[in-house]
Amino acid sequence: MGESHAIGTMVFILGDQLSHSISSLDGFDPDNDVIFMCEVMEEATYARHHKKKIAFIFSAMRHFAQELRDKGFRVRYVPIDDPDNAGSFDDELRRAIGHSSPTRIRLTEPGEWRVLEKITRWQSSLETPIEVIDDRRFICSRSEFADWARGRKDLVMEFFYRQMRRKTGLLMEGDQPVGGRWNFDSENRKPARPDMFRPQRRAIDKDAITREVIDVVDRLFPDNFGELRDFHFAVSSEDASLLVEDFIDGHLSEFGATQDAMLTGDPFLNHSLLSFYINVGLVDPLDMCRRAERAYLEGNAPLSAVEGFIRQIIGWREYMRGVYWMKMPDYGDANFFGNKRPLPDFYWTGATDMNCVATVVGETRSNAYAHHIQRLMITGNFALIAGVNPKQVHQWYLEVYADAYEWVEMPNVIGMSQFADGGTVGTKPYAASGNYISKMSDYCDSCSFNVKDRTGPKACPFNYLYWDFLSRNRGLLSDNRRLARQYATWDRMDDAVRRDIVATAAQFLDTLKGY
Ligand code: FAD
Ligand code: DLZ
Ligand code: SF4
Repeated sequence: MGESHAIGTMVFILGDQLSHSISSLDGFDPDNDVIFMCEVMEEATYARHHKKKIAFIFSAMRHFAQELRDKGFRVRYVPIDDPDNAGSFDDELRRAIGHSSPTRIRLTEPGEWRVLEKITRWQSSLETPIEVIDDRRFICSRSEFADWARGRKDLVMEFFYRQMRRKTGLLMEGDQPVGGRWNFDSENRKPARPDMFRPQRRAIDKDAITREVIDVVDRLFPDNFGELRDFHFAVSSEDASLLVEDFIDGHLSEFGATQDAMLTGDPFLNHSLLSFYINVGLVDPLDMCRRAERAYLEGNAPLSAVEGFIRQIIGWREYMRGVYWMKMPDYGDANFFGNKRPLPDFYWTGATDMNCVATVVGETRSNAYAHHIQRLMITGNFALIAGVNPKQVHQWYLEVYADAYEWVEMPNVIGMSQFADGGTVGTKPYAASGNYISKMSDYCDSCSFNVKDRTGPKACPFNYLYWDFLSRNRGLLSDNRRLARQYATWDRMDDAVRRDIVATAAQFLDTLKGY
């Protein structure tokens, strides 16, 4: 930065607000205003993020700052290894104010409650006025979601999704859904076939900025989980846009069919791998949905795939954000089942004989990514049926995935995956035995456990833990009509078999070591 002089507005852009159309930049005056961005230890350590996640965010932030400078905007950017770096948003903001004496500060609302609390404190403790503006990158504002939720007994995502379809006009003919139905999932979700053709993923080359960031992360966060090698993330909106194009041209048409499948050696299948970029602002979600819709209208992808993809974004993603803001600040403490077990150490080491869990943890360590069904039905399902403390599960997900920000991670973990909210997000727990995993993946083929066995030394742990979960939580779940069939099956089992299942589960759970 050059010499200190008074300026007009200082726009504070956070690390997940890397969009040129971000609302805080409305009316930006390059002659008088300045942009402020900082890499701080506080954000890099409030969770022990995967190394690739930190490198991705810092590199994307640095590229964004460079693009702003190229537009002729003044940017105060504080890198993590700046010797004067004060280490936190609070202290860096104070330093920036001291340096530039802005007449006001403007921010787009943050994604997380934690950061909103800080901003609210600044509004009362700093003399400089602070303006906080809605984040227009979401289709549904926080207040609109609250209006939708008000007075409803159940917050059914499918109804919310229909409202978002009507609001955006995506896949609509007047007031009616294209194809006569809102949801085409009955045509989706097939098991993976190893011979299915999937185009290679484009690997984005590292430039000098990314290489420098990787060195810094390696130096400053040597003990964090995850590998830095094979870093191929896009770190600019231009490269992220190429990845959107590749996904739409090469994968979208098969997206629905393989959405729930899991295949050894293919951690990506036809998933978009775009959550990283959407969540930090390099890809605009609505624009991407319109590109997907165009693929359908031009006959390049079936309606079932395109509808399924669009539903994930304007439905699930928006819905999760709405639930987060509605339920905070207590949502992270929800623990419907009262689970207390520490997270097993193999969530970090991958050292377990359960091939499905070892595979997902290994891929997570390499890629800072696992696809939805791996997160939900392998690591999430195991934690649920083993009775792990949901707060520890939440912390793990927040740390290990490069797309993890509390507003989207927490409702997925506390709500969808762990049912710790008692049923706000899901109508029943996503608990499943090995049978489901065997049907949707090839993991069981090379596992030392036998997926067909319910008890005995080689029995698949998912089998006995699943029944044990239902049995021990009967008091909380027996009223759930969606579980009536499962409880009827349990009741029909031989007494001796049931006792054996409960005893085997207890023995297995005793062997788990917390981290
Ligand atoms: P695709 O399968 O290609 O889906 C397309 C897009 O839809 C995603 O990029 C994402 O933006 C959106 N989407 C799909 N499902 C969801 C969902 N349930 N909630 C919100 N958005 C969704 N997503 C995150 O972005 N951050 C997280 O921290 C996160 N944690 C999760 C934890 C658990 C336990 C579970 C079950 C899901 C979690 N998800 C999270 C949702 C989902 O798994 C990821 O969005 C998805 O795997 C990202 O990969 P993709 O871009 O290839 O997605
Ligand atoms: C996740 C993250 C990390 C690791 N580091 C920074 C940072 O140094 N500076 C920054 O502005 N943002 C960072 N972020 C993203 C923020 O945590 C995110 O913007 C807040 O959680 C608000 O949602
Ligand atoms: Fe996982 Fe059980 Fe299959 Fe092994 S047998 S991969 S533990 S589901």
